[in-house]
Amino acid sequence: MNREEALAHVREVLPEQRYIHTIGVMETAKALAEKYGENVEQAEMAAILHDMAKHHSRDDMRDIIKKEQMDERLLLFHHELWHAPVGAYLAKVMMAIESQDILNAIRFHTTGRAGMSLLEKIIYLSDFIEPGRKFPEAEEIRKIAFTDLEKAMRKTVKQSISFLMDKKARIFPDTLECYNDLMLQKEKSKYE
Ligand code: DGI
Ligand code: FE
Ligand code: FE
Repeated sequence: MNREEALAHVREVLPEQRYIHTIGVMETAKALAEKYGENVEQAEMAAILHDMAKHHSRDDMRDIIKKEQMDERLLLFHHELWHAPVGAYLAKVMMAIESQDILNAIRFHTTGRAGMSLLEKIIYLSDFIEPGRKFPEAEEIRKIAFTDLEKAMRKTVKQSISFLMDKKARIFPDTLECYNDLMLQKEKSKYE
């Protein structure tokens, strides 16, 4: 599966606005990969496929989560979370993606998790700051992402948790573990 084939696939399965978002994530991920020394092809591939399951039906996603014995807690949380692990599954079986790092970047792009790789962070952040995201927090974090990746991660996770709390939504454990891990890394870095 090369870049062009992956792009052709998502162009077919995603509505135009989601495709434009995907291109924005791809360009942002490429720029961040260049900045932080990540493999650009891997970053682009993860970005192209990150939302590939976004328009799958809820029933279809629920079936895949059960059949593939994914984290059962997902089914107790908002269905918006499902497209990330289901996307990783589809990237593996339909698009023949073998890199576990790319698959994890897709799987954890919505919640984050503790112990994220550089590629996972690049995709998580690119999703939040791509040029189509116009809210003030995205503008602010867009600048920080290119100077301090960890600080941009902390701000993005904090923003996501605040957003969910304002809506009185429940917060998926991976999101909270991501926040705790980023804070722990920051505390540790003080003593280095
Ligand atoms: O797929 P995108 O729209 O590009 O972005 P995304 O994959 O970050 O999905 C964002 C949606 O997921 C948004 O509606 C908020 C929701 N979400 C993210 N984390 C959580 C969550 N919803 C719940 N209930 N709990 C979470 O921890
Ligand atoms: Fe998404
Ligand atoms: Fe996205």
